[in-house]
Amino acid sequence: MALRFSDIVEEARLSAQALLDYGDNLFHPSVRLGVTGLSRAGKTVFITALIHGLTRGGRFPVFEPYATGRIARARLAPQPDDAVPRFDYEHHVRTLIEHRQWPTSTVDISELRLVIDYQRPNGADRTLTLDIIDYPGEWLLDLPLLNKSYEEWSRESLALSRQGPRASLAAPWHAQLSTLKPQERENEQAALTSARLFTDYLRSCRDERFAMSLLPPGRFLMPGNLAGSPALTFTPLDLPDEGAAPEGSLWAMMVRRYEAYKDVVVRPFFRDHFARLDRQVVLVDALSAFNAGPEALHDLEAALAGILDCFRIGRSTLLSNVFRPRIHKILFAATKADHLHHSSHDRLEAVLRRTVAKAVARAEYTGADIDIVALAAVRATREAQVRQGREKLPSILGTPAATDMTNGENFDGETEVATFPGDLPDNPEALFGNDDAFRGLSSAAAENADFRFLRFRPPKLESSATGAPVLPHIRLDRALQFLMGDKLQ
Ligand SMILES: Nc1nc2c(ncn2[C@@H]2O[C@H](COP(=O)(O)OP(=O)(O)O)[C@@H](O)[C@H]2O)c(=O)[nH]1
Ligand SMILES: [Mg+2]
Repeated sequence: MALRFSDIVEEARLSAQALLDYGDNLFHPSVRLGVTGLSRAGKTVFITALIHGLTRGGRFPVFEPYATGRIARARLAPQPDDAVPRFDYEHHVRTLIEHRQWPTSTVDISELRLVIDYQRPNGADRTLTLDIIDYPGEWLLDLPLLNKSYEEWSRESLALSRQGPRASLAAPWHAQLSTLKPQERENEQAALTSARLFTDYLRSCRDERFAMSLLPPGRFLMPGNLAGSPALTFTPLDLPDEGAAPEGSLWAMMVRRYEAYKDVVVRPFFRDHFARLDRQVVLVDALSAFNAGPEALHDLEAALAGILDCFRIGRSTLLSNVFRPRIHKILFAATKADHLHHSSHDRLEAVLRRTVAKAVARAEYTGADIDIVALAAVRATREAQVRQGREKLPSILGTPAATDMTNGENFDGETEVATFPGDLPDNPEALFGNDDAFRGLSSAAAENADFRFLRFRPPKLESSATGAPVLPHIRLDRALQFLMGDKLQ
């Protein structure tokens, strides 16, 4: 494929930006850390806990520059990019700590700047600027669209929607789709109805019981400020195998909007934000996927492969002319590990390692360092041994949220309960098996499912050695050490 003029312009723009960033970096060392993950993976909680810990004396024994006292101070600084919303740290902290509620869900990109004063091991004083960028992982799944025509995308999406549990979820949309003739005159009402039904289908795939992950176009579920615009009002059509879209047809209208989506949504995101990151953490809610069953886990595997593909675009591909990622470190983190007894944490890491294995093998040649960790940015539980007959079960204690109803139990949101969530299998393959070895919520009633996760409220605060209140966590310090330890040498 020949380079398009717009790609050449974009290339020039990117180089200019890279040069600016580089010059800046010579005088002020800085890191742009991307925090991504699919919706509900735990991005907001992760960033809030990270900033609270660094600025308010959290306990991070494995984060070397912090544990050895070389970090003198970390403070928030004004948000640097005028066109990006600020990450609403203060609001999220208040929600977590004062109300013991989880932050409300966010659907857009946001950013925050932290300035860290530290001492090098040789004694010299330095300052590191850490820009943290929170963006939906769904947006990364749009990258392959840049290389795909409307017709290709339409055929693939339709084929996918006819497979497995997706087919029944897509039934209402398919019914409307069968009334549409691609060659007929364009029709706004038909397009709107179709887009609504298509989006409903994507949303129900996302539902807790199914927990599907691979659902492009990303903005349909995460529209940010584009909700309702024509660039988001297109859908797949049942197209003939041959031929092109007649002028003025519904088909042509869909092509136009699909291309607009790529131009006004997908390209600018990769150019203005993604291409400028130099470290990346990908948060993964693997527990929700187990909870749903093997279909969801396979779906998650494909979505993570899609996400990792974005990091491995080499110089040789057409896409690398649109953006050239310069990410040196990627951390995959399974979140919410506090739902498991610590004896299962290593198993959770093993499952995540298995889930990203194929993708990692392909990514390795890019030279980026990759690590995998199971963590809880905010630990909502404690551990206990609960006696059941002669057995002692490794259990967890926490305060379930008031709305949660499991097995007909009714929680008041105040009382602590002990639960035995279930052990993760020693061999991660068991979770991926198709032999009914494992039952998730999509195939079994809640009381028969093999795992049971309650939604716990955030914890009461603990106090640090100096008496300051800190948020408990699991392995957040290991994540920090991998992502930033070398930058503070
Ligand atoms: N127990 C526990 N729950 C968490 C943790 N992080 C996230 N969650 C849960 O996951 C939900 C989604 O987290 P959030 O950070 O809003 O996800 P985002 O959509 O990726 O920003 C929260 O409302 C919590 O219920 C954690 O560290 N521990
Ligand atoms: Mg969020």
